[in-house]
Amino acid sequence: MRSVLVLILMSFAFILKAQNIRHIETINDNWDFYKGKIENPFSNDGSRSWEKVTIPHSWNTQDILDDEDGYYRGDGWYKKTMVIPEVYENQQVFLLFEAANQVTTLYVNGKEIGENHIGGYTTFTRDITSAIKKGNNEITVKVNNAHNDEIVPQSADFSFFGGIYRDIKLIITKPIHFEVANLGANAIFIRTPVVSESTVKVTVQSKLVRPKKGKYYVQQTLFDADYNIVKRIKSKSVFEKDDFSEFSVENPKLWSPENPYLYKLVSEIVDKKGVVYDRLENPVGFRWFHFDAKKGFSINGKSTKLIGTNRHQDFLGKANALSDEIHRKDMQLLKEMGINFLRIAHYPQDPAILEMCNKYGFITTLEIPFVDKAAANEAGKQNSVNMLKEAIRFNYNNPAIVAWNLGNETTMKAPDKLGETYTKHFIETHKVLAETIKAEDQTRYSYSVFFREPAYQHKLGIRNTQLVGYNKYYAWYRDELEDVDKLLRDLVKRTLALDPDKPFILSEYGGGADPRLRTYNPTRFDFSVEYQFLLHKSYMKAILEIPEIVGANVWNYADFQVEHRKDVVPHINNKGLVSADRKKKDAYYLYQALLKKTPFVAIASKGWRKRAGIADEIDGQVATQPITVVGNGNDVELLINGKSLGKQKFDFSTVTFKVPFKQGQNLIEVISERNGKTIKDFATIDFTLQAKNLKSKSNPFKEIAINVGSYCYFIEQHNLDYLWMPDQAYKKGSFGYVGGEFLRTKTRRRNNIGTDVSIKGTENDPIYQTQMIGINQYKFDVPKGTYELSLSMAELKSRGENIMDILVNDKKVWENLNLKKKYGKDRGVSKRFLISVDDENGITVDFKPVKGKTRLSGIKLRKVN
Ligand code: GCB
Ligand code: CA
Repeated sequence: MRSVLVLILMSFAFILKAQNIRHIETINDNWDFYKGKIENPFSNDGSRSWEKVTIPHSWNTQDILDDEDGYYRGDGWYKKTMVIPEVYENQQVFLLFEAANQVTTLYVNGKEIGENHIGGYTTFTRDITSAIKKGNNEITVKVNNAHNDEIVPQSADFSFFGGIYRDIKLIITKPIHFEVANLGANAIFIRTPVVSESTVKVTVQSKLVRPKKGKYYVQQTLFDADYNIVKRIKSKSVFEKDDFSEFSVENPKLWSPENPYLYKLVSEIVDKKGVVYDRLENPVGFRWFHFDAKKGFSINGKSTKLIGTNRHQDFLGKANALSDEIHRKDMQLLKEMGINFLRIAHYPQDPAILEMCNKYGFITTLEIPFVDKAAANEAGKQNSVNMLKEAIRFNYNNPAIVAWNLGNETTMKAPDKLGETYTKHFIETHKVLAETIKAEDQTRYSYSVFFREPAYQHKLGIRNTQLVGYNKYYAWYRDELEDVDKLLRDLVKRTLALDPDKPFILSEYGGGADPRLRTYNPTRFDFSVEYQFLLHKSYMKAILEIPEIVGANVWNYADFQVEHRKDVVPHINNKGLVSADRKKKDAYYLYQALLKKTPFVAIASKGWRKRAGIADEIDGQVATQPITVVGNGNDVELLINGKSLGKQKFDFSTVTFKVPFKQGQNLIEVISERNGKTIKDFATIDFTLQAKNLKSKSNPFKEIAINVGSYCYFIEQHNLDYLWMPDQAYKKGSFGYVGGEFLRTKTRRRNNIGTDVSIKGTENDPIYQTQMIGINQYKFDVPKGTYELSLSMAELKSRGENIMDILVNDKKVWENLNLKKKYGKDRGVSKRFLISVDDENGITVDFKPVKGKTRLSGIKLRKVN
């Protein structure tokens, strides 16, 4: 009998202990998913087929990347049968959605729980206690990502992927607990009204759910990073009142980008006997900071130039449904890049991101997706305010955050062109959002970001935040590299003239780069990795030299998916410093060289492994090409295949060597030194040496592919890195075009080579997007033999009818070719011909206009025997 009693008591004690603190678990696995409308979700309609999915999940992973315009925007249904663990009976049960895009309806056992959640990027919780039962429970979630006039974003340069794309969690608390199901899903608000090197005053506001009866206390314990208790205080909780605890810490360790020291605050609800009912943990960082229009940003009294990037939350082929590991890896790559500033754009992101911002010491700004234009109606305004409140409350305790941004380029759609009613709502939205920031959080700055002339926003009265950022694409969409410094200085001047106390932040700048495009003749808007490198070099020079630029963020850390965007890679905005699958581009290494405090050296173009070139001389054995090295040492030595090319000094962290490449594998090594430490980098390059004279005996002709109408090499990543070379005008003994001109897009803003038309039927868009128009001939001075000749063509943005005959060595091979009529416009077409050369005259391909103009996009020649 006694032993039974002991056993019962023991197990009771065990349960009590297990129940003491809140239970949180992810419930990501084993969901059934159906894409489409369901009229009656709870009828047992077996005809519908559900797919098993795991959260994070999006239903737009594929359709944003295909050739068809548009992507699915509608309902998606998730359901799951779940047993709530029995040990938690009589407890409070909640579901927490880190995010679902963008309207979410939750049902438990067929009963709708609360109101729809509006907005695709903020975290929310629902109390499901009254709907659950013993045994199986049916959780059903409807998510809808259709356009909605009342919800921002209304329009943006990113994709509105639908789904439950972040973790979903089950939270179980005792009836007495810190609030869970409130706007912003947060119950603890930590403030540090006084911070100095000698002392910190901390106040903690806690929101409790508790019965009227009973004595409860809120206990706050501050731990240092080594888990030592620094402070513990207890205060009596008053029914229906928030608890305020106050304490101070002497000689605090400060949080800063250099030393992001984090304390931890444990908040507990306890009773008289010390039984713990609920427990929450939050990071704490002690810092004070200040933005000054003239002196810049300072943290803990130390002035600090803010340099960093923006970040979106998607990944190639995964839409926005990323694992926490990818989120954290992104933050790690940014840390290794040397940044101290992050703009979380254009919406709140995964908690994993904020966790790492705190740990890595990134000065962070966070925003809501009020992008391009307003949801210009009463509901739209209210939804935007709620979204901002959720964002601020949920993320309140992240010491990394210094400013809340209410919107991005909200004048993209010019209000004065959208009518009076629109403008009224638009201006009110700006006003009420700025007020919301001030009401919600007096410890941080309010912020907004524009791209139009400062005076334009000024006139509308929407430069009403403490900080204003500018997105500027000088030397990309317009203007040239050499003017970047001047243009930025002028812009800074104009903004400070309007308001001398408003600090200037360059919230976006950048240019596109497709890792498949490489060139030694970079030009604006060619999407080459090399042009992007030069652009960032020019900007960084200017940014570091102009003191009034308080901070700057590269657009963007990574390439991201925009369904409607059509550049060289359709559906991808490739302004990233890493690709959409996180491969580093050259400019990433430039930032490392400029920003890192630890010794660093890198061969900037080491990601370009497959290269080719024309020998320097007739029958020559090498082709000399430039190699740029970046580093933070004084100088660097470069070796090619074991042979030193000597040392050169860095200038603005970059230096270029002229490197002779031979046929086959080449090893480049670079050796530098900083602070007495030797650092090295290497690259292996697979080089195809083309003879200068195609009839060379020592290096006989085998094969060549030419990206006609372009200065760029093109690497076909989907075809084992098959390499296309840049075009050239015909040179005797070699190859090239005769007649014609490069296709150019001539608009007011652009005069760039090629077009941005998305090409059907191929992944090699850049080959087809660049072409020679009005070409007369293409010539190869090759020896006798049998050859395979391949022509690639597409008719793009052409006027009228274009018909041509194509002849090879005077023989008609393609007669009356009307590309548009035969294949349709914007379609890539390529055809191979077998030809034999029986004399010393090589190959001449003639393009003869029958009507309109001739054209050619790419040409390949291979010697069969
Ligand atoms: C901007 C926008 C951003 C775009 C970017 C671009 O100014 O804020 O959303 O993606 O320009 O690449 O054009
Ligand atoms: Ca081309």
